[in-house]
Amino acid sequence: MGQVFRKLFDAFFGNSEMRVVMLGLDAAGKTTILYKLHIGEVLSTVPTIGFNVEKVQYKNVIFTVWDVGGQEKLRPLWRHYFNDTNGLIYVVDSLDRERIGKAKQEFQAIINDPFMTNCVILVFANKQDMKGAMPPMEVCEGLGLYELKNRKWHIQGTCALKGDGLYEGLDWLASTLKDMNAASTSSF
Ligand SMILES: Nc1nc2c(ncn2[C@@H]2O[C@H](COP(=O)(O)OP(=O)(O)O)[C@@H](O)[C@H]2O)c(=O)[nH]1
Ligand SMILES: [Mg+2]
Repeated sequence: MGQVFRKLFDAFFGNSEMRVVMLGLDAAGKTTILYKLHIGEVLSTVPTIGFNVEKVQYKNVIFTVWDVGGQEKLRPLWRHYFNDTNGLIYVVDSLDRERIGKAKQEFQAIINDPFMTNCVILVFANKQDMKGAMPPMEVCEGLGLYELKNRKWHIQGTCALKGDGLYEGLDWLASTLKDMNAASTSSF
């Protein structure tokens, strides 16, 4: 699995620095995904700002990961990591129908942050291996993705435990970022 991702990253992300944040409610599967990628050592820190941040860097691509859905007063502090973010990966536990409203609320707060208006959005509808999981289309509706205007987004069903769907999702993210990068540099 790790080999595949490294090839993908080498081919698509190129040399310019890319910042990706991976967010979602607790237990959505973010940490599992981070380890499944096998792209480097996951560094975990609890900064004084009050939430646990995991970080992994593969060459020029930096992933930072944390749980959302805690205290609203922490939200302004997310900005510290939003600055210069190119891509958002939002992970949803597709089995957790009870908290899909909460997942939506946090998702909308993130993407409407002024620092995040230009970022590309990849949603992982995770735990598709579980019986009774919401299919990606239902997660899509649950988050209000269809109502988004002028945003590049993509939803992918995944099973983080097995790694299913992760490659496809990141493939979309990388090629979309590459196109955007090419478009912005060609205008100079
Ligand atoms: N069945 C199933 N369980 C998963 C999947 N992804 C994660 N989990 C489990 O869900 C729990 C929470 O995962 P974790 O990665 O810690 O979530 P985080 O809080 O978002 O970092 C763990 O017990 C994982 O093993 C998945 O795709 N399918
Ligand atoms: Mg975690």
